[in-house]
Amino acid sequence: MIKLYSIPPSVYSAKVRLVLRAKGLDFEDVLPPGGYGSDAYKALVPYGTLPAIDHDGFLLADSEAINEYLNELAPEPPMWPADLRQRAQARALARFHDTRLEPSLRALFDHVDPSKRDYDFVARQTGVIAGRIEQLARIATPSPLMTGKHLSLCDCGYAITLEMLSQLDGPMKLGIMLPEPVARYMAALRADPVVAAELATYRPALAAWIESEVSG
Ligand SMILES: N[C@@H](CCC(=O)N[C@@H](CS)C(=O)NCC(=O)O)C(=O)O
Repeated sequence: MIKLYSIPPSVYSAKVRLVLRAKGLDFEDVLPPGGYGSDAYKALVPYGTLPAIDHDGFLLADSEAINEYLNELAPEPPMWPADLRQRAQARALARFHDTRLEPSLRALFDHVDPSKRDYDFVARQTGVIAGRIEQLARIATPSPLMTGKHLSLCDCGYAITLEMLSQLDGPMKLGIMLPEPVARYMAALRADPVVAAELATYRPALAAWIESEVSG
């Protein structure tokens, strides 16, 4: 049994849960001891970030490292392309999510509560996010998922972050229009059974977090 240290609205925890589900691995979600950001959690997981896993006493942080570990632990179904160069390109797309797209959205989190919102910052940051999405449309060629018909490791972050963007759009009035290829990619992600199963529980958790922020 794998313990997944997570909290319900955590983007990167949902990204890992997609791989746990795709591989059919037994896991349980566990709240960080002492709460999010606590010293007790940092004593256990020095990175202090969510998610982390505890697999029979082996502790590992960072969603991408965890997903690579799970993909090797349970090789079926394979979640990287067999071809060396396609795999390298897929890894680059996974990194674009973690280092470029998701952080541009995360910058809005302190502004979801309207009483704390800096509207000029949100307007500027909306432009940054839209730029990242346009960049994604240029660097990726989903068909219909990033590496073909099957969910791969590099889809997992996008499946969650595009959902986050869609849910923040209403309350924050971002008005970001997805370019057609990215909209088609998002529809293909939502149609994937593993993504659909995760979103069935992740969406309400995200909605509850946004509602708690919006209502102060
Ligand atoms: N690169 C890390 C980022 C994880 C991350 O930022 N997690 C958030 C929760 S979704 C977090 O722990 N934030 C608190 C912090 O960075 O101290 C990963 O992929 O696991």
